[in-house]
This record gives sequence, C-alpha cells and structure tokens, in this order.
Amino acid sequence: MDVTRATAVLDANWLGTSTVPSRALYPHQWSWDSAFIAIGLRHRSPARARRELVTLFSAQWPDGRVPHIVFDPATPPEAYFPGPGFWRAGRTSGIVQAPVHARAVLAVHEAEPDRAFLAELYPKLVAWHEYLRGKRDFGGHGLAAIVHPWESGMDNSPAWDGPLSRVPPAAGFVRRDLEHGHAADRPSDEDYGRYVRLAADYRDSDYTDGGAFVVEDPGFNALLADAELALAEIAERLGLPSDAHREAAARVAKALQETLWHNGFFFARDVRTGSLTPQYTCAGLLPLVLPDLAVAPALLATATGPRFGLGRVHGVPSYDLTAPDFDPGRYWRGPSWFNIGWLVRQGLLHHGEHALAERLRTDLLETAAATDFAEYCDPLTGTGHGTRSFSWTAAVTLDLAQPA
Ligand code: 2M8
Repeated sequence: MDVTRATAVLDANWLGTSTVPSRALYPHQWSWDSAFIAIGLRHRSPARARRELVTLFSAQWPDGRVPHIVFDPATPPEAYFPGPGFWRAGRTSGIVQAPVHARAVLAVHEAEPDRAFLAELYPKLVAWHEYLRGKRDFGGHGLAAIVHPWESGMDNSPAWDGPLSRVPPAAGFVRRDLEHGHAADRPSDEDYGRYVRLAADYRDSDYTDGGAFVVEDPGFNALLADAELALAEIAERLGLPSDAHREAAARVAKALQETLWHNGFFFARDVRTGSLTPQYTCAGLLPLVLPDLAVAPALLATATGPRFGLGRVHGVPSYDLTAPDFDPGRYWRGPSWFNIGWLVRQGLLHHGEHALAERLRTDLLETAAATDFAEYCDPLTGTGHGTRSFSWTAAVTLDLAQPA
C-alpha cells in the first residue's frame, strides 16, 4: 500500500523534532522541504506536522528570515557541505527558501484545529513575510529578490545561467553530494563552485547585501503572494484583522504581472541588468497557485503546449521540453519534481481545470510509488533520478492519496 510505504519513508527520515529530506544526501532540516513534509504528515500525525514547523521557526533569525537549513547537531559536520562551519551563523545557514510555510501552517491546522499552534506561528510568519517584502526588495518593484540560486529551491535552473556567469567559481572545497548521488543527476562542478563563492560573499557581507546574483524569481514571488493569502486566513481564524495580508498579496501579485509577465509566460528578472532571463522554467508556472490570476488562460496554454506538455508527460517538467539544453535527468534542468507537481495541481484546481488536475494527481501518485519515492523523475519516461526515499515525494503522496 503506497500510503503505508510513504509513511514509512517519513518515519525513517524523522529525527525526533524534524524530518530530513534524505538520510544520506540532505541530513539536516530544510526550510521548504519541511513545509511540504508537514502538508503530507498532517494526515498521519498532526502533532508531528506541528512539531516540524515549530522546530523550523525556532531557528528564525531576529530579522525575521527563516534559514534554509537548520543543522542537526548530532550529524557529523563532514556529512554535508556547506555545513555550519562554512556559514558561521550558529546552527543554521544564512540564506532562505521559498515561503510556503503559511500555507503549510494553515493546512496542518485544518487537519486538526489547534488555536495555540496558530497563535504561536502567526507572529513568526508575519515577521518572515515582512523580512522578504522589506529587506529583499532590491529591485524596488515590490518583489522579493533572491541572492543565491539555492534560495529558489531550483538550484541549477537554466534561468540562473546568465546571472551566475558573472560569478567566478570558488575552488578548494570537497563536494559531499557526489558521495550520495550520480554526477549526471547533480549540478556541474563549475556551478557548484559559483554557489560556494556566492554564499561566501553573502556571508562576508554579514548576510545583508545582494552580490553579483540578485534575481526576481516568479516562483518565489507567487508563493509569497499565496503565503500572504494563507496568512490572511490564519488571521481570520484567530479573530485578527486580515486586510493588510490580502493587500500585501495583491501588491506582490500585481508587481509579478507588471514586471515578470512577457509573451504568455512569467520569466525571472536579473536585477543587476534589468533584463528578463529568457528560459521557460517551471517557476514561471507557479503563479497558477494564485486564484485571481488574470492571465491564467494564457499561462495554462503554455503549460499544456509543447514546452511543458502538461497532461502528456510525467509530472511537470522543470524546464522547457523543446529547449536544446533540456536534460531529462539533471536536477532542475528538465526532470519533474513532486512538490512542483503538487503546486501546479493546486493551480489547476483554482482555475477550473479539474480533469487535468486529476490526471496529474494520478500520475504523481503512480510515479512516486514506482520510483520508490525518487527525488525527481524523467518527464518523458517516468524513470526515477536523484536520491530515493525522498521526504517531500512521500509527503506529497500522503496528501494526494486523501479522498477529495
Ligand atoms: C536541493 O538544494 C540543496 C541546497 O539547498 C542542495 O543541492 O544541496 C534543492 O532541490 C532544494 O530545493 C531542496 O530544498 C534541498 C533539500 O531537499 O535540496
């Protein structure tokens, strides 16, 4: 039974107060992973789902940022690079990931209402969103900019190739990821060197300045607007005013459309040059999560067209199927990821595409089970890639397996 197997994956990856994405490859707590994990886990153990999120937010910084990694003190430092010694930020990293947490908190509450949990997390979520909307608006358009590809969660997305080309690769470090994954499934050494250089520069600016890589990502900002909508619902459950959250959501959504929408798609913007990056990636589909998206019909046409083949391939490809450098097995340069499939399915439901949403749901469930809960899969064949027993793939399975 897939639900039993998916539950077993999350049980095996549970550390006691949080869940690792993967025992070998990612042996600490990751920010957006924990949100997806909680969304699935709420169906098996709402208490553990709450604990997952409370643990993450216990590592929130005083400036409101939620760090992308919370390091497990019991895991040896050499198990993951860059570890706590690199970041010099105590028990966390210093960069962030996409703000899917308010949506997760609300979902967990809906599975088992718990006012104390909501009341504890609400002010933390407010501070988190204020950090993003305030301290990260490097472009001045009302969008949150990312300062590292890891912040997008889509590490080696082809959309980062242009801005990243300005970053000289660092050398003299040991990649730990290649000890647990095939090199052909992972980012290249050159890209990895650039990631390390950027992270070191940001660390050396005391985690304040945007460096060579400052980008407005449509995926990150769509999820921020959606998170503000979720926060409005949380405020209402607590009997608090919610208008400010709905207004913030509308402002981000408007900026998204005015700044990043071009020719039927959402593209990332390189803040240093002011130009849109030309690649069609799955981040540009994520604004579908917004129910009031005026351009949804045009975006759906791109999603179901030859570039993403939605409904005719496995999951949602991370990159344009028609691009000459589309790679079906390499990380965020082609393969389908299960959390992105889950988000796009939410979008399809919002925009009345019920048959397509159901086809995607069935495919995600079948492919996750058939690949032993792979980290990602080939969109054309469904073959699993990356690590196995991956937490968010199991969590998405638990959520999608629920009766409607
Ligand atoms: C991947 O990113 C980490 C760095 O944060 C890595 O490559 O080591 C990405 O897939 C990211 O989205 C994910 O959150 C993380 C843990 O699963 O792994």
